[in-house]
Amino acid sequence: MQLRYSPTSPFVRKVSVTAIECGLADKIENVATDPWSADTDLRRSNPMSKVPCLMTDAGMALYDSPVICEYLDSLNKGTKIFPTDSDARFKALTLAAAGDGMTDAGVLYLVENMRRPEELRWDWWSARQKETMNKCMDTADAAADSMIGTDGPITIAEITIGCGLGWIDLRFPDFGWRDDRPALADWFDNISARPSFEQTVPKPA
Ligand SMILES: N[C@@H](CCC(=O)N[C@@H](CS)C(=O)NCC(=O)O)C(=O)O
Repeated sequence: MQLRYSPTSPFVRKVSVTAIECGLADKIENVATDPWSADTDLRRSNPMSKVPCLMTDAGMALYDSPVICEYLDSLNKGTKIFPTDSDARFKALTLAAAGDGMTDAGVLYLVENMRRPEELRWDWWSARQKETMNKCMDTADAAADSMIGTDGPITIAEITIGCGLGWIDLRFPDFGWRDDRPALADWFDNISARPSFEQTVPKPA
């Protein structure tokens, strides 16, 4: 399999953590890809021109990150990342959606404030994305005591929230998300010590 990736993408990190947790990391060749480059051929595989994009051994192109993670889990012979019990599954999927929502809002905030020309920036839009980030963090904080940390059967919920928070630390070091969320901060310390997280720490570009 080939994974089209960029080094700091939180969505790519989700896939890399999932691959490690599923025992599949050595089956994946990482192919560096700049999704923003005018020259990239990424759109031929992913019409949204986003990373991650996984090319399977059968030549199928898979996106977005939730689909890729679920595909890897379908090959996983160990404990499932996507729980099979219905209640546990939909709880994990919904928490993962809050994690993706937090990170998506962070990406929109970053694009608005770092890529858009200063005179065109829209404060209302920025404030809305920041509110979404904060509300999703509150949701994760409320669930923190029930989430798996350093040890135990991790799910797509912990992977998504952990990778999102790690990226927010990288891109917005002054965000201050820990200030009113000690449970989430403790949980993040725990998950960060998990080998799959330690092996995929994002490095500044
Ligand atoms: N929903 C997508 C989000 C992926 C995403 O936003 N990737 C960013 C990099 S972090 C990207 O490729 N952006 C390029 C673009 O938006 O054109 C997923 O979960 O895979």
